Amino acid sequence: MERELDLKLTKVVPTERQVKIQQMEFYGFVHFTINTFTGMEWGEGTEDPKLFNPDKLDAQQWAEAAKEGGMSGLILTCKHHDGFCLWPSAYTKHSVESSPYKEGKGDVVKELSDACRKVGIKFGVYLSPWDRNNPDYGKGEAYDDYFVNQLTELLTNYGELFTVWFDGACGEGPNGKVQKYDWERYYAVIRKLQPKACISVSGPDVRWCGNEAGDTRESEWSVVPAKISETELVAEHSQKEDNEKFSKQGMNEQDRDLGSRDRLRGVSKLIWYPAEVDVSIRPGWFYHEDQDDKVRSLENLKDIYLKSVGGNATLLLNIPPDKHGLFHRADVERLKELGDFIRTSFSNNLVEQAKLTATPFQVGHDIENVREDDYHTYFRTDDWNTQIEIRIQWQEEKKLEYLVLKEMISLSQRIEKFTISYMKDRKEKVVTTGTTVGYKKIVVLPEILTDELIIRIVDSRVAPTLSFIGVYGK
Ligand code: FUL
Repeated sequence: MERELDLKLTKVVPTERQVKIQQMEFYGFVHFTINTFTGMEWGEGTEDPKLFNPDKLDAQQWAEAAKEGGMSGLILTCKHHDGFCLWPSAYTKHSVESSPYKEGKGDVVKELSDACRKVGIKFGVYLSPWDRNNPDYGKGEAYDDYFVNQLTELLTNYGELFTVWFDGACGEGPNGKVQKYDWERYYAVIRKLQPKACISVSGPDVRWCGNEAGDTRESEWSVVPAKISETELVAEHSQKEDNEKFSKQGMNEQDRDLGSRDRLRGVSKLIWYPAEVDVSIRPGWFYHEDQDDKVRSLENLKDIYLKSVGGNATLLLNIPPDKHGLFHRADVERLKELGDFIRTSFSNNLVEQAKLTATPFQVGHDIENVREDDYHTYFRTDDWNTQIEIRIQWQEEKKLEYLVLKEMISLSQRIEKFTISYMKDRKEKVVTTGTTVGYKKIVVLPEILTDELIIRIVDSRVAPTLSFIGVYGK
């Protein structure tokens, strides 16, 4: 019985675009619109476009700060719920074209997409389905036409996109306008015009982690019930009114387990649907001057990074430009600190000088294959050999800080449980036990001094795989 379940679960694997976005690991959100100038989080859609007037907008500064922070891409709110467009859309006047910014000749989407390409990071777009400005919102097909026209502009005029991010939020309430979005039509346009781009959140490729507070799961699975991707369900969990409380709310307890064997037993339709943790560096998604002293601490961001990127999820961190159109100094500094932390923590891979042994292993897939961080070669055991012991030995003692494990996710997500221990004075000492690995697991090692680290995989679906092991320290 259990074998049948395992075989079924391991048949679920990622698409190429899903692997690509998981490999991006950490990227940024840029929330910017008229709200930046009105102090709102959710604009009403009736704001005068003349209010949009950044006097020093420098998309290059955003892209450089993101890169310094260790980010691999940026997603811009091209249109938030208030309907104001950061590009001169041919389908509405509620855009930069009617603003004093560059005397109506500006195009923030172009500026940021160009800047991202220049600094060598990827670019993605956020286009809010909920639109409080467009008169056709709530009128069915007429709004779908408008939305598809806008999507088409974004998908054709700004180069390659890594994702199109559809928010599930809607604040219309029970007596508000009801727009039944034609998702299949939207998705088809994206697949046609940008086949490599993911469709995130209200879409099939990337799963919203379910909160905006930076809360993560202890066991994050990428194989989950297909039902979770239904847009109605995403909307149900999303923000419904503009209040700050939502951003502090952690995960729903019943959502903690989305993919254990117990959770998936009996579920007929399963999908690969990797998690993304979206969180703002400040309390608001948009810039508010009175939050300049509320930028998240480095300790907090490190913790979120280690638990998201190091917990089989991607991290989407929002940095909101201020009224000048610049990232605030405080945010830039914090980002740089985070980038420095990532660069220094994961630069010295001690596995390079270590002797590796593992039992058992499958012929052709021995443990030497985990030295290279790629998916060309990998370690695995024969089917149903689900317990393995990996020993990493050095000639002299090392001070160990982080262990990185990565599964060969093109063969699905398999590891259910592992333990980490080390040798000290000829005795074995347990450091920790863990559950899922998936795309990447970062285990924080409490600066142990040892010449031997032992990884035991004690439970796996069918047979465990590992594409990479890294041990970082001095
Ligand atoms: C939410 C929106 O309502 C917020 O304003 C923000 O855009 C966030 C990323 O998604 O649901």
